[in-house]
Amino acid sequence: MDSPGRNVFILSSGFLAVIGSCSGKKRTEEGIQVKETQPIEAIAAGNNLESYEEAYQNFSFKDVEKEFSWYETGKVNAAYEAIDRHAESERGDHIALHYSDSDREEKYTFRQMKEQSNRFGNVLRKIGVGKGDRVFIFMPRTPELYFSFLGTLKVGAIVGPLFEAFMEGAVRDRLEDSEAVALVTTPQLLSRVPVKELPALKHVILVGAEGEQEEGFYSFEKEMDQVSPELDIEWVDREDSMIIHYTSGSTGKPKGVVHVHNAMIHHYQTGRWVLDLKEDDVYWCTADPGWVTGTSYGIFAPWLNGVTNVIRGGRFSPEDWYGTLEKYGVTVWYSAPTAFRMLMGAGADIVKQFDLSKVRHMLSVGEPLNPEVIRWGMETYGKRIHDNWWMTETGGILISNYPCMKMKPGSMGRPFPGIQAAIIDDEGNELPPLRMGNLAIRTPWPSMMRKIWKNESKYKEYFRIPGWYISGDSAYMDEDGYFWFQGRIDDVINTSGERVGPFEVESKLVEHQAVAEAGVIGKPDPVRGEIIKAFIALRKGYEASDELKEEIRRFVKEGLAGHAAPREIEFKDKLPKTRSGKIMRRVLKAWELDLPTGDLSTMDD
Ligand code: 6R9
Repeated sequence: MDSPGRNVFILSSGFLAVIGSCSGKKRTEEGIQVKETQPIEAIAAGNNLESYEEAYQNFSFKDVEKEFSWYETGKVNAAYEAIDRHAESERGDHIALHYSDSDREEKYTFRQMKEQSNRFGNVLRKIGVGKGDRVFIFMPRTPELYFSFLGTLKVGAIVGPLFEAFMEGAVRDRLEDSEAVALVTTPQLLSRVPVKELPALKHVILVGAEGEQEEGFYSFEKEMDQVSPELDIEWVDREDSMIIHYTSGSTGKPKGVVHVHNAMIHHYQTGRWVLDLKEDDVYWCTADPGWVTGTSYGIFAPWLNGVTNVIRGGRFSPEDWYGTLEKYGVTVWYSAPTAFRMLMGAGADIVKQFDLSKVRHMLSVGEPLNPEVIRWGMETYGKRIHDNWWMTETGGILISNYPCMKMKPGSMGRPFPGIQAAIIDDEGNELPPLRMGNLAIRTPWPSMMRKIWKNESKYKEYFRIPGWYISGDSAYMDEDGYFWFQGRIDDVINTSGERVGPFEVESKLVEHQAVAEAGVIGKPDPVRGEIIKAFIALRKGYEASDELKEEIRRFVKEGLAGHAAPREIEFKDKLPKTRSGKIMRRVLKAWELDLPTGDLSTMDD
């Protein structure tokens, strides 16, 4: 837990104040700065969870299973439960998907979603893709993405969604590691897929392609037209793999976090109680399916609950987002701190130009939600923004604020009923309230990851203390059982809610001909939470210059991903390293933030 540079950030009047590092050592009696915030009262009426305490005492995930059709047969398929179950009920004509971007505006009922995803399932079957195969989807958020996603699950294959923003290096790493056999993408994005270097990749299905295709390439539209809208679903075991999300750690390449069909129980129930979804809701989750929030809560939770899901393509702008809320009469809105901070930055006046009166419930995930933002939200929208905490690996929300709960701004809330969260030390001892330590969860829970693709040792690291999942976050719990986020224990950077592994960026940087060594850290930023800062030692013969900085930045942007490119670069003659040659990121961070560097005994002089 000795990790300088773990800071508590407070956003006050738009400026960031770093109020000191929390190294886990005793500082006050209990070693932490406990934040005092003015609690916000519970919302009394109209939510699915009437009493948090009562539910926490009585609830069991076992009871939820009985609500699904497979409870009797044991045969499951999450896509069936999300779509077909409603399509075949009196909700068949209910709108499942409202899609729009600058060119398109479409809507699909549950019945139509069933047909479209059936068709895609048939397309896969026809080319011989089925149970256990990895099918990746690399394309912008359009209805075709959702048809492909669901159709993949329907034939029992494992779906792997990728951010549209990924460049060749990031795409290659993921397709290579997962040995994906099929890819759904667009002709525009295809240039970033090194198909010839991926021997496992047999089929590329192109959305919006014109003309004849080479062998192994298919036109999505043509294929979809030729197959039946009826499909015999592949019934799988609830423990069979369903989805693979690549996410970053502090070392090594991104790891493939695998979730199973059973996760739907968690998605469904957190959808009811945390998202507070009810039959007539119009729900909008702003996350892309390349991020776990965009699948667990952008696909499963809303559709398992049978509600109308809004998907808006294109880029963020305050006008566009408020316009989307107004146009569809969104009632439940799930987004991220960076977005709320940008909306705050855009000011309150613009809010008045839109009718946001339908919005009933707002939520945020991905990084710490500043009390300032919550206060601004109360003033501006007249609504509480409910923070909640979870990770790619946890598959679903574990700690949250509920409408029926008093909310303490700055706290992530309290554990979901059925979930036991604790703060433990490195030996696995549970710590009392107000002590900082490892945020850990009692294993298992329905949406817990079941493996890291082809990397059992990485998987085991999370469970190194028997009975616990170790999140990698540090936190403390207050006397009322609310959890307060303190920081990451590793070096993982959280920029605009996206997890970036410093190692991945460093590896790309040293591929550049001018770069000898690189160390990458997250630097606090008032809007993005953190930005990526790279310290670089140049090779002999290269001169530091602004042009070179720009060139290096572009190199990462084009080779890896835009969000992984360092916003700041600083050239150094030498980087601090351990005797074994590891770059000491914590020293770089301490330099950057003017903090004590801590123990330097392992540093090479
Ligand atoms: C869903 C998601 C997980 C990491 C997590 C933590 C940070 C997420 C947070 C939060 C403070 C919250 N994080 N929610 N930090 N308050 N409410 O974000 O998954 O991309 O895997 O990131 O994000 O550090 O460990 P993922």
